[in-house]
Amino acid sequence: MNEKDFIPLPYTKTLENGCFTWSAPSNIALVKYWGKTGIQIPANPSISFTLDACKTITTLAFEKKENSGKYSFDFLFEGQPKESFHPKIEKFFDVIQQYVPFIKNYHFTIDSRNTFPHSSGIASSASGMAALAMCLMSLERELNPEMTHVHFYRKASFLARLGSGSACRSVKGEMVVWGEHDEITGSSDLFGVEFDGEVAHIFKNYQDTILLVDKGEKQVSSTVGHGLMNGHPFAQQRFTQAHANLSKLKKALAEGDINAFIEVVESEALTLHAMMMTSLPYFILMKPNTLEIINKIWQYRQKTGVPVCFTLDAGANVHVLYPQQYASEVLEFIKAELLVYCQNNQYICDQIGKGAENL
Ligand code: 2P0
Repeated sequence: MNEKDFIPLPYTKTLENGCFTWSAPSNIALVKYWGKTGIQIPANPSISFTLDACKTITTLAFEKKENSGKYSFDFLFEGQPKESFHPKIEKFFDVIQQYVPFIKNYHFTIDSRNTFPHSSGIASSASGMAALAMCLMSLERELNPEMTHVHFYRKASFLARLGSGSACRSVKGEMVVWGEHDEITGSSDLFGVEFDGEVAHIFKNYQDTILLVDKGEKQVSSTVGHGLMNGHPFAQQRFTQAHANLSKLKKALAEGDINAFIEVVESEALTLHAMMMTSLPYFILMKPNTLEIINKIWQYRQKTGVPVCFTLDAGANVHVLYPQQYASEVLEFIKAELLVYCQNNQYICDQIGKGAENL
């Protein structure tokens, strides 16, 4: 498939007004997307767990306009107008309008809220862009009702990607691959696909407890972060490594090899941060408490044999990952030994989810 496949045929129906509401979850990458080219084309393939509790809920209300020159919109966050979000949405609409030409005919009111706490250091761009993309696709499906189910979700992921790369992994499926990879059938740089490899029982309902170490503003925006990989001395090796790690992970998931899983996941997290530490300009996004938590997890795993591991996003928060069957003891460990390293002892209990939902 290429970009042109997402330009719609002339619309067969019209719609004056209405509204759609979708929720879309956040996701946590196991093999990380870090570096991009062109228009949101990933430099390497990535794979993520879709989350369940951490999500954005967006209502898109629309009203047909008399003069259909350019789209227009109001944006509300938790019911209140939020001007500071306008540039990001305007940029998104500008990029996607060739694929959703109907948008110029409408005035939109976008009302969005997150289930996770405000400025928790959890990126809302993935869930936010995915939820908005779902709403836009619901409207397009009304205008072209013959659209297939497959195309609906694929194009939603394609649009979400144009808003924020990782958002394309927040549309559908418990594990999602984005970016071409030899061993993942149907994988694409243009949209996320549900991971269809074998997944052993131990990886079902996997738990993710997010420890909020630092809830401040992101030190490095994703645009700047991805840009650090341009001309990075280790970029090519990193991109090659991501392909190899996805192969290793696929095998570990199929075989239920949790030690191999842990090795790939923790190595990916540290490599992501190593890339930031070795770029110009350089950044350290972990905090002292991030390292304290990592060391405690390693000690606990060694002492008890409980297969708990960590991953990181581009920030100081720690995602603690573990199989559901160990949930009670790991939570006890987290409460007893890790919460002291969190801001105001804050954490979020999450687990694997299925993707966006029409509400
Ligand atoms: C990921 N991250 O795979 C990686 C790992 C953060 C660390 O994707 O510029 O917000 O909107 O495409 O998706 C964060 O970057 O970047 C990210 P844009 P995005 O989840």
